[in-house]
Amino acid sequence: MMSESYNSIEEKFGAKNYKPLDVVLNRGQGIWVWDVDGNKYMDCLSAYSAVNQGHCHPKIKQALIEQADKLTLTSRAFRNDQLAPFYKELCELTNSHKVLPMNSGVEAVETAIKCARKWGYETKGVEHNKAEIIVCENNFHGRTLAVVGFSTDDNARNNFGPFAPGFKIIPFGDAGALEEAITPNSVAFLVEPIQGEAGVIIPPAGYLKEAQKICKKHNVIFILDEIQTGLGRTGKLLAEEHEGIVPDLTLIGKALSGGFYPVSAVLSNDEVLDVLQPGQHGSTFGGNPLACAVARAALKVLVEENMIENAATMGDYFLAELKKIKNPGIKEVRGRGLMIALELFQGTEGGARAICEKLMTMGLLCKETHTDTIRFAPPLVIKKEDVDWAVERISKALPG
Ligand code: IF1
Repeated sequence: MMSESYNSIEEKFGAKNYKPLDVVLNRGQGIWVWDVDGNKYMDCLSAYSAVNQGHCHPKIKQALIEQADKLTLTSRAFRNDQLAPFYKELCELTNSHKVLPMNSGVEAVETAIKCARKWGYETKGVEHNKAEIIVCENNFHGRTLAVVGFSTDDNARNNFGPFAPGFKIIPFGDAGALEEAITPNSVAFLVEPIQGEAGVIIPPAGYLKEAQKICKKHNVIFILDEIQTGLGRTGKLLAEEHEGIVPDLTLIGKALSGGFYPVSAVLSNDEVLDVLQPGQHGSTFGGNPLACAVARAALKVLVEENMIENAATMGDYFLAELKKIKNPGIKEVRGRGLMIALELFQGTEGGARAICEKLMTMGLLCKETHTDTIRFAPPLVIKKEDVDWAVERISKALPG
């Protein structure tokens, strides 16, 4: 079947909650993907950083196959032999005390919100049902009702109410605003180290460190959403390492499975996760043996194959090469590691979407965010010659 037939079937039978580029993929390897017509593309989105390890990594695939042959799901009513080593390896790698495994990223966010509130009532002594969680403007933490309820993106939020109360929104990157927003009812501050959907917005240096200090001072839990920035994307295992901070809760997902399977986790110090008692939180699939086996392999290859270091060096190189492009349409190029954005001046011919469409015809897949920003986030296994190949196309795809 040719790609057009897939498009029309999707349009006819599928919900219209996405507007994908019209490319129908059926194969992937490393940084490359192929469509049903046999065309080859460089993937500069990596499924929003879920395939940091590259498409169909052979060692993760092997772990999936071997585990699928043995045992896939037990539920948490019983123990399974993959959960304990997954906990131990993840805690050792991230210097965490405890882990709570879930599936999608937003489930990790919801888990953190539940823990923070419960901690607020039981440990901090906040009056019943008065807990407040502080979040930032232009945040993206997922799609559940609680989470879209504190989004500031009209498109993500409008007409899905009524929403859960208890969230307070402050500007991103402004530590003073955080301190001002804190009241005796504040239980947590939830923030992305770099805002992804907002357009790869990097806060001022020292912001996260200052935010953590303020949280400590006022006995507020600091929750870092590293679902997109974590697991090597920014050139460190976790983006928090750039500022040498240790949040109370760190949320990871996406690349925790290398793209094979939805796996997410809340990483915690002892105090906060310990508020949960049996029956108070869970998930049928969370912590299942298949997920744990896949995640163990995904973490192992990330470290053993030096993908994190490669993200740092290739990220610096990619950014430097993009900065060399002389084009009057470019407002700014920014990024950290392989989380990179190119922002156009408003009104640049067709905007970011048109450039993504043009790049697709040139064999490079990427995705716009809002109207003027294109992000580049290839798998962390990208090599120098691949970056050169991409930059050559990007410079040609820009208007003028
Ligand atoms: C979609 C964006 C990226 C996330 C952070 C939690 C989640 C995400 C920081 C939820 C998810 C995704 C979801 C995806 C698009 C995508 C995205 F453009 F919307 F913002 F990556 F940039 N925290 N981000 O980035 O994780 O529940 O989806 O596993 O289509 O909604 P999830």
